[in-house]
This record gives sequence, structure tokens and C-alpha cells, in this order.
Amino acid sequence: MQNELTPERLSKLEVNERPSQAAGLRAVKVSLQHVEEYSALGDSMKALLKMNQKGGFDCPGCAWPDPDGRRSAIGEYCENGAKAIAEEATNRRVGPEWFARHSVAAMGEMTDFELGKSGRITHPMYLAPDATHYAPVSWEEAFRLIAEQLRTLDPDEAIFYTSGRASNEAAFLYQLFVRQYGTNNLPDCSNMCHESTGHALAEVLGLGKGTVTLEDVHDAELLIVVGQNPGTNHPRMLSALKECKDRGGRMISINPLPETGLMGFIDPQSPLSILKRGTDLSDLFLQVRINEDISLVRAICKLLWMEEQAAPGTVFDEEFIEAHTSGFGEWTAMLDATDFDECVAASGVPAPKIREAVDMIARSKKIVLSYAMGLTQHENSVDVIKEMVNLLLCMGAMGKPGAGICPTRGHSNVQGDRTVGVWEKLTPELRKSLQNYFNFKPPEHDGFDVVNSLKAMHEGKAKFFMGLGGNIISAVPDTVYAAKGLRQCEMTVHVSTKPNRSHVVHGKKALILPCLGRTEKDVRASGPQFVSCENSMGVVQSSQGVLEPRGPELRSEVAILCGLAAATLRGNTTVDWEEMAGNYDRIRDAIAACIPGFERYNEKVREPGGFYLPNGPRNRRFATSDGKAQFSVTDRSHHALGRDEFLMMTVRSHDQYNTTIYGMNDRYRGIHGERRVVMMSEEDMARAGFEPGASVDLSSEYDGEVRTARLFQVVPYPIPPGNVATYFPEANVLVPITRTTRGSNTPISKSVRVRVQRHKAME
Ligand SMILES: Nc1nc2c(c(=O)[nH]1)N[C@H]1C(S)=C(S)[C@@H](COP(=O)(O)OP(=O)(O)OC[C@H]3O[C@@H](n4cnc5c(=O)[nH]c(N)nc54)[C@H](O)[C@@H]3O)O[C@H]1N2
Ligand SMILES: Nc1nc2c(c(=O)[nH]1)N[C@H]1C(S)=C(S)[C@@H](COP(=O)(O)OP(=O)(O)OC[C@H]3O[C@@H](n4cnc5c(=O)[nH]c(N)nc54)[C@H](O)[C@@H]3O)O[C@H]1N2
Ligand SMILES: [Mo]
Repeated sequence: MQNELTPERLSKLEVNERPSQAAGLRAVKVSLQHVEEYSALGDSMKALLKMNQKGGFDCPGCAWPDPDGRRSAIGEYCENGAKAIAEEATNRRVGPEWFARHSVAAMGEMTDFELGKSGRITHPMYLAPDATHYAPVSWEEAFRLIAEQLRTLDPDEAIFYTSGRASNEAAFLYQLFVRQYGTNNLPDCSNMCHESTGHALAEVLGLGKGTVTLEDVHDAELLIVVGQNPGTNHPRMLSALKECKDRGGRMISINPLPETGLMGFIDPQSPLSILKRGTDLSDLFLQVRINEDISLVRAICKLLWMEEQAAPGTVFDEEFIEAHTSGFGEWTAMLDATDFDECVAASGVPAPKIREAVDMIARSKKIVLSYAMGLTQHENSVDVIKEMVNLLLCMGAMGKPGAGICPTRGHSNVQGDRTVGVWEKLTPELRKSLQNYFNFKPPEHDGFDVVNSLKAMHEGKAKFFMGLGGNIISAVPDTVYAAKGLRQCEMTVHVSTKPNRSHVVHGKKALILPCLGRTEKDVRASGPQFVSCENSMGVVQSSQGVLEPRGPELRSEVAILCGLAAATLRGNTTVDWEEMAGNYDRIRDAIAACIPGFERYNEKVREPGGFYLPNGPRNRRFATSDGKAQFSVTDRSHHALGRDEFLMMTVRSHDQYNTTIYGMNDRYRGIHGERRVVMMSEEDMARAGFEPGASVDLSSEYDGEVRTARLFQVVPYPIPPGNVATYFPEANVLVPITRTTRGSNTPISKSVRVRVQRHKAME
């Protein structure tokens, strides 16, 4: 994808001391630098003032909720939210002249950072077969080209991907178009993200979403934050953690890395917080080995169960267990059979620390457990999440104030996209509603998720790929394998805001359709429009851009999809696409009729703060087979590592939004100037004979097939021996397509077996 890297390109690595606290004035300063550097300061400030405010737009950064009814002066301010806006509101433009100057080959030479920094795409662009450059096309011509292609295919040969930034309105129309066209091939970024959550929680709680509200987080006596780096990825969550601590709550964090944002926080909006030099967040840090969370929680539960047996009724919530759960007997039988020492040894956490955790948990009635990608991207992730639920269930910490499970979502509307029907599986309920409301027969069989889409393209079974946002080639596992599939496609189409690697790794024909961003005004036939999004806690809110569009040719995602649907389906549709595109209230009417919980959508979404979707588990109603929350008997992880192998996780740096690279620094980890690094314990470095900064190659071997990522630099880091960490997407080439989470088919981005060897130049 990029030419072979040479050591000279890696000369800028600097490793500094890690800060002990997140946010604070430095964060404000850093984000203002981003704003100044990359966008019109005036515009970005205007945007910042409106972010997450009533009447403003939903921050495109993450899915963390805003406080109900309470807003601080500049909204819920956040460094990485500011970067996301600066990225979108940039003054730089990528117009037809830019594409004329940069051939696709030249684009391929640019790093992800350089590509993204080029600016906002202003015109629809077409890459004809064998052409060297993208050239401008009219919207109508673009739609005609795509429609023509789609009509030559069996609908199941086409793939329609969604990234989680698409609004409810766009996402609903997209799945409607795709299903009227005739396929359920609707993979989304969720497949690589919280799919394991959906599976696990649907099975054991009857709803594949979190159960808590923001107030529950504030109100908890004990917060357990597992496999998540909120200081970087959900900075506004730090305010909630601090609020909880201010009210007397305590916090345990479970992570292979001592992430700065988990340790301490200075609230940039509170002069008192700045004066007091911040709040210590974690009361207890359990440095678990990668993917040994089951071992750790099993050990904890074993001790809790022993205490409960010694003094019945003092630890577990017997009433809750009796009335609302099933499987308790099997679960405790398994605990009886569990070898505590074995679990402790596997977890990597010293037994005294585990006992400390047990003391804290046993004394708490109100417990919230939050987690993110550290739990969802392993082969046994569905089990890992069920194990977390076991812990909450025995304590009765479910469906009452201050308690529950909080899978922290990534993209700002990834949860909403799924709620309104973007899924490769079409539920019988939605099939029926679509059929009734729109009077057509949606396809019945499941479509391809992300991994199966990659396989289908690779095997030539799928020939068309469209991405509603996102950057498929950089986001998916097994980059080389995936690229071959994309390149074989007859056509690839991307609805994008900025150039990215997926425009470079293209099909025989390729189109880029530039769209408005969240921050921009969207005026349609009936006047200014707003869209809506669902946050991590099931609150649906409106989002309306405030900035002038970054170019006159840009269209909203809704308008693009309606244009495309009308061109493709022509007479063969029961939907008035033009009416939908002209007035988004009509889309919301349809959603209200088809999706449970959206009754009176148009009215409720206009209320300040939006509305909550129904959530059974929040009220102890569990839509499982027997109406009860389920205890699960799970298996601990088994990684058969060779003597020279490590378990590698791929994580985000502080300067990126998934595949969009904002900068080269990972400030909270003290790593500057370089992203091709591998974090390794000093013990392992000594054993392997690596000095700090040593150039190495990484390889992973599965079923005899070796994948290689060349030229990384070793950074000594406080990570458990046997574990290493690299950045996503640089290390995605090593993630094998052949290994995914059992049940959810999620790539195993957090537990890849790798070897680390001294760098050898290419022959
Ligand atoms: N600024 C910014 N914000 C973002 C994003 C971004 O890229 N940039 N991405 C968005 C998206 S789509 C998502 S999904 C979220 C991601 O949010 P996170 O899940 O916080 O993101 P990761 O960097 O993948 O971090 C995973 C964390 O899990 C830990 N971890 C890894 N393996 C294990 C394990 O086996 N056990 C435990 N206990 N911990 C483990 C890692 O050390 C790391 O702290 O953030 C969203 N918000
Ligand atoms: N190794 C490894 N791989 C991973 C992960 C990991 O932790 N490790 N994490 C996984 C996770 S959690 C996720 S969610 C996926 C993310 O996968 P994706 O969602 O596919 O990737 P993003 O980088 O978020 O997408 C960025 C692109 O979206 C476009 N974009 C930005 N804003 C808009 C907009 O408003 N509208 C439209 N139409 N386009 C827009 C821009 O062109 C930008 O280039 O990656 C997954 N891949
Ligand atoms: Mo994600």
C-alpha cells in the first residue's frame, strides 16, 4: 500500500515521561493548536461553541452522552472532540485540481496522516477503468454509473458498508435502499467494534445494549473500567468519573496499560480542579495480562462466593438472584471447581491486589462496569463480556440506580445505525414493518458482515463495494488479503469527507462522493434540516450543523442516498425518494412507523435533550428465553504461545480518530513523532536483546501462513511481560482474517500472536 519504509523515515521517535493526569489546561492548549493549525479559527470556535449544545450538533468524536439538562458554558468541552471538528472544518480543499496533480499512485505514496490533512473533498470524482487520475463528474453522472453497475449484478454480489457516523436518517434510508435493491449485505463498523457486546448482552440480558444512564455513572459507589482508554477515546467520560468520585464513589481500572486518563484528571472547566491539581481517578489499578480478564474476574468471583458462603446474605444480592436470574447454581458449581491460584497466575495480577478488589466490590451495592475494545476484540470476547455480567448479577448490580453495564460505544452514532436497521441480519420484526409500511418484500437470508464481505470480495463472489463513510481498507484486518478483494471489485464507491486509503485501494472503477459533515448546515427543499443520533446510553438527540458547507457541490448523505436510490431502482421502488430527501421529517415518520421506541419521533426529537429509547434491563425486564438475566459458565482463555511469541494488542494513540491520523504524538503515553512502534516490557526487551528504539519486524503466523509488518521501533513500556502493543491501523496487516470472535465474527485486533525480530532490510 505504501512503498517499503526505510529507516530514515523513522528518525523522529522521542520517548518522554508519561504525564500522570489527563486533560487540564494543556489539553485545552493542544486542542486550540489543532484548531489554529488546520482550520479557520473563527469557524471552528463557532462550531465548538455549538457542539453538544441544544440546537447545535452532536460531536462527531465519540458516543459518550451529554449530561441531561445541564450544559457548561462551552458545551461539554473535549480536546479530541475539538480535533475531530478541526479536522472537518479545515480550510484546506481537495478539488479537481488536487486530483489532477495527484495521480492515484502519488496518493498511494502519501501516509494516512498526509492524505487526511490534504483537506475536504469538494466534487464527486470518478476513476475510469485503467485511468491514472480521478476526474470530476456531475452528481447525475455519478449516480448513473453506479446504477448501471448495480443493474448488471445479482444483488448479493454488492456490499454496502456503513461507518458509525451516519445519522439515523441516512442509515435508515440506506438500509431501505439496499433492501429494495435486494440484499442484506449491510456490514458496518460495529462488526469490528461492539458486535461481541450485542451478542453477549442480547443473550444474557435480552438487549444488546448498555443498561445505564449517565446519572447511574455519577451515582455509582464503585466504577469498574475495563479495557478502555477514556482519557483519549472518551474524554468527556472523565468528567463523569470525576463526578462519581466527588460524590464519594471509588474506581477500579483493569487494563494491561496504566493509561494516563484512568489515573487522574484535571477538569479544564473547573478552576478548583486546576488549583487542586486534579482528581485521582483509579483507587485500584489491576494490570491484567491481555485477554486474561476472565481469569481475573473468575478469581474475584471465587473469593466473593467464598465470603458469601461463610456469611450468607452478606455479599451477594440473594433477592435479585432469586427473582431475576437463572443459572446461579451452575455458575457457583463452576466457581467451586475453579482453581484460584491458577486464575491468579494466568491473570498476571498479584493475589493481594485481587483481594483488595474483592473488598471494594463486596462493600458496594451500586456498581457500574464500563468497557470498550479491550474486551470486544478477542476470540472469546462474547464469553469475556458474559463473565463481566456474572460479576454484576451476583452483586445485584443491574437494573437499579447507580448500577449496570456500560459498553462505551465508539462512533457517535454507531448504536443508532444498528437501531434503525443497518445490520447484515434482518430481524423478523423489522422485515414485517418494512414490508407493511413500504409494501415490498425485503430479502430474507442474512447478508455478509465485514469479515464475510472481505472473504466474498477476495473469492470473487462480491464485485461491488460501497462505503457510507469509513475507510474500509485501513479499518479491516489482514490488509493485504482485503486489498486483493477490493482491487478485484468491478466498482468501489465511497461517500467521504476527506481522502483516505480506501480511495487508493480501489476497484476497476471507483467513485468518491463528497458529503457534508456533521458541523455543516444542511438546507433542502423544505428548508434547513437536522438529523438525529443515538448515544451510548440510548438517548436520541437532534444534531444540526452551524457552519457553511465547505463547498457548493457537497451534498448531505441523505440527498446522496436518495439520488442514488432513485437512479438505481427507477420504477422499481415504493418509496418517494425525492420527498424523503426534501424533508427529513418524512424519513422520521417512516422510522417511527417501523422501529420500536420511535413513536412520535418528530415531536420527541425536538424536545430539549431528546428522548430515551426503551431499555428493559434498566427496569429488570429481561427479554431472554425465560425472562431472566442469565449467569453464564464460560471458559478461560487459552493462548498457546511459542517461546518467542507475544500476544499483541492494537490500540489508538491520542492523536488519531480510528484511521484518521491527527498527528504523530501519543502524548499521554509519552511517545512522540512516530507511530510504527511496539511497546514492550523492559524484561522482554532484555531477554530479546533489544535496546530502546531498536528497529524490528513483526510477524504473525496462523495455520502456516506468515504475515509481516516491517520496520517498527521498540519502546520500553510498563506492559505485562509476554504482551506487546502497537497502533491501529499500522499493525492491521498482522491481524489474520481466519481468526475471529466466536459468535460475533469480530476480528481479533486485541490478541494477535506475533514474533518480534530485529529488522532485516529487504533483499
Ligand atoms: N479520540 C478518539 N476517540 C475515539 C476513537 C479514536 O480513534 N480517537 N475511536 C472511537 C471508536 S470507534 C471506539 S470503538 C472507541 C475505542 O475506545 P477504546 O476501547 O478505549 O480504544 P482502544 O485504543 O482500542 O483501547 C483499548 C484499551 O483496552 C486495553 N486493552 C487491550 N486489550 C485488553 C484486554 O485484553 N483486557 C483489558 N482489560 N484491557 C485491554 C488497552 O490497553 C486500551 O487501554 O473510541 C471512540 N472514540
Ligand atoms: N487493528 C485494529 N483494527 C480496528 C480497530 C482496532 O482497535 N484495531 N478498531 C475497529 C473499530 S472499533 C472501528 S469502529 C473501525 C472503524 O472503521 P471505520 O468507521 O471504517 O473508519 P474511520 O476511520 O472511523 O472512518 C474515517 C473516514 O470516514 C469519513 N468520514 C468522516 N466523517 C464523515 C461523515 O460525516 N460522513 C461520511 N460519509 N464520511 C465521513 C472520512 O472520509 C474518513 O476518512 O475500525 C476497526 N479496526
Ligand atoms: Mo469502534
